[in-house]
Amino acid sequence: MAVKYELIKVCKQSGARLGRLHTPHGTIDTPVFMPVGTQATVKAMSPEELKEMGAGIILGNTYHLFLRPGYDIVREAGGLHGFMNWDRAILTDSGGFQVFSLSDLREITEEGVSFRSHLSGEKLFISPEKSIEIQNALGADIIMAFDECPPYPADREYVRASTERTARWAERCLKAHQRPDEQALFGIVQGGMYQDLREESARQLTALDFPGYAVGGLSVGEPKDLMYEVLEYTTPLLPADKPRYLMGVGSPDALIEGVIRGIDMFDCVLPTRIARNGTTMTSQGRIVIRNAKYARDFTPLDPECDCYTCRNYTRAYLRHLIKADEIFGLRLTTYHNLYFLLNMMKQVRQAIAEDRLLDFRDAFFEKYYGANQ
Ligand code: PRF
Ligand code: ZN
Repeated sequence: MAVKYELIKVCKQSGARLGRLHTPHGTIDTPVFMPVGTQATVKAMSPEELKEMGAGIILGNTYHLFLRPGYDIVREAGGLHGFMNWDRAILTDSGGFQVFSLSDLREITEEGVSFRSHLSGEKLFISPEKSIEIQNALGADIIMAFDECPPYPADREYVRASTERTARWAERCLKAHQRPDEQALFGIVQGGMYQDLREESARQLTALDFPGYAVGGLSVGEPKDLMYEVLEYTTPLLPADKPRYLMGVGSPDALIEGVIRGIDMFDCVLPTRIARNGTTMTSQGRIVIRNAKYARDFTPLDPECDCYTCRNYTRAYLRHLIKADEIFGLRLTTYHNLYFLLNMMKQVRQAIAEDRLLDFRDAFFEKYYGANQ
């Protein structure tokens, strides 16, 4: 088996899980946040920088790499690892979600999804088999089943039919998978915001015995409390000896609340995306570094952070770089934001080890969100 999850302990205060994920490209302490590298690069960061900040696993996207440069080229380069010179673990998303959020004129049938490339306008088609063929060529340590993520809100009948189809697609993905000894294929539970459909989806997916499970279809515009409620009844339906991945979630509050509800893995473009327009996450909450009040602020971005950016540069300098559209500015804010979330997850793991994750959450939220919580 390509990936093995080792459950180390459960936090007595919160029920959160501390574990290790053993992959062909290293062991990852969980709960973990995975930086997103959509186009075979985590925007603005080199692999050396990602390693230095402690990233052990990053994400790639089937949809983008299928469109450009094409998976034959990535395969010829030695897979994603060789192509991008990253020797730690990689997870690729299946393309299902991205087809729906990015492409034009898509049409979904039992066979798969036809769509027009958002780059060239070319008419393309991805089926469960095609998604797995691409992901086998990309060669990530963890690959994802091809699913449909229903929008929010969506009526029950639509979500029911879509969830059933996602289960049939999951089975086709398993059959199509050519490299199960090198790549772990995770199933994705859907079901929208409907408890019985989530239960049915979890039942269908777990019966197929995937080496790991994702909870998809959340963080799609629903209120946060609703996401927490869905997680609360969904994660207990997943096997305790397999990793659980909450897709597309990356705000500090949702990471911690997700961990408390039994999630082990997360990914999100949030820290890297907001960094590029000058929004940073600090121990005291978000700081919009473009703001005029930082023009003469010669203190570090986050006085409690010991990342490269905070050890060497001031808020005034970062503000200047970002306002002047200098590339170095967004490299510095990106480095800090990723470091901040990776470091927060390290503290979360320490708190689980010491059975005090709820205390950690309360103290963290008080500082980060203050009265806005
Ligand atoms: N499915 C897949 N990728 C995803 C999602 C999903 O439901 C989400 C939902 N937040 C993010 N990325 N395949
Ligand atoms: Zn920093």
